[in-house]
Amino acid sequence: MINVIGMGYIGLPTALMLAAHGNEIVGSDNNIELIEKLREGNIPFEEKGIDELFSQAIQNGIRFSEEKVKADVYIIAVPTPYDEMSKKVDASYVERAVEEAADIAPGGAVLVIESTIAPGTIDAHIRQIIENKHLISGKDIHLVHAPERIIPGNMIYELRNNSRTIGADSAEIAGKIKEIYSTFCQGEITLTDIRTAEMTKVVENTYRDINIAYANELVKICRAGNLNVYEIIRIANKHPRVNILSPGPGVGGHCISVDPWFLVGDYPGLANIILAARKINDSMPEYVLERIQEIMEENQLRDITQIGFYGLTYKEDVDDVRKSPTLQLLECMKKHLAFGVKTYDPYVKKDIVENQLHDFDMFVSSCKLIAIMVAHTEIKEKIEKLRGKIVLDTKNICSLENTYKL
Ligand code: SAJ
Repeated sequence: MINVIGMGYIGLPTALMLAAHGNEIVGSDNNIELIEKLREGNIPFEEKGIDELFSQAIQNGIRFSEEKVKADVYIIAVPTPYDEMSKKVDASYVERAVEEAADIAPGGAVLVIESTIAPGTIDAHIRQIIENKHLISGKDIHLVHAPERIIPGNMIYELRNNSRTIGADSAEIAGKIKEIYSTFCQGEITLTDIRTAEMTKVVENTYRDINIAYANELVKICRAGNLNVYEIIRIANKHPRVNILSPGPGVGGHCISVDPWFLVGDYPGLANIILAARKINDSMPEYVLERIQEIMEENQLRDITQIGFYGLTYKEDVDDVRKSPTLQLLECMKKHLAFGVKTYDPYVKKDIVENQLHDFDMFVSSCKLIAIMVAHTEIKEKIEKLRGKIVLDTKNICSLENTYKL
């Protein structure tokens, strides 16, 4: 029996996938409302293919519980919130989950931590929790780090097909956990030690952050040099060993904009490119604002209420708004006492900011200048409706007249 703890973006699809492939699963979460919803068959977020997977898991007997249950294996996928000021991750949810699981786990149980943690967390904090309970880590309780790699928007496919890493104290335990993940994961599963697995995860996300920062820095350089950055990237990418990513209004989400800070925090003075990349990506929402100001001046537009931001989520075709560039930009406007801009996002049904419209046509008709912040499929399909507007296209998807680029 496997108890998956945390029914969020990672824990729920993982639990469903495991159940759909014949594992006996209980999905637990402290949030009773969420558990009730799951029991009623309501999935809390949108994700391609999740409905079918949910039905299969239910057929195979997955259960949901607000309590953790006695199990041979626990998979912990709870949030690791991040403090904007200290740039440190709060591992307290992981620590609590470990503590509670250790209290009920039978001897020899395995605790698999999937949540992203700062490298070194398991040795520095988690083992102590086990030992404080007079349990021996590696005998009474085995610790494993198996970080996830799935990308929101394509999670189900990636759960099945991505390769993954399992870090454990012994080959035996690593092999045991590999067997479980192999029930659904068709990618290569690499076994290693815990510290290497922790570091690898953070290194992967940092790599992407640095590469996005390069594209964003090129935007600024090309603008200063009056060059077309998109054309330059397109041509450069024809080189067999060059793959420049896409510039954009910033880097959001809970992973790529967070994990590099662990390295900056732990290795100050050494993590130089990493810190520079973070700063470049964090500067992009403000850069978008500067572009808007220039465009307003050029078009003698003064009424801020005629400006609209399309897209509130952190990227296309997901409903997740965590650290979204648009929200960062709106925060920045607030600081300058600039209120009244309009926003719209087809995936964000609740009001999360002021002047958020919920009808695409109404949004478009009430704005003179529209900044495309997220390349949702919707806007790509309806791009013609922006004809006649002034557009700031931060995602390079619009070729209408009066379109400005980053
Ligand atoms: N972005 C760009 N330009 C690009 C690519 C992305 O500006 O060329 C922006 C996006 O718009 C978004 C942000 O970067 O704001 C991050 O988006 P993403 O799609 O690159 O990544 P996430 O945060 O959704 O998921 C990442 C993935 N990590 C890597 O690709 C290395 C995923 O595999 C991880 O599982 C996930 O982080 C995680 O949970 O760690």
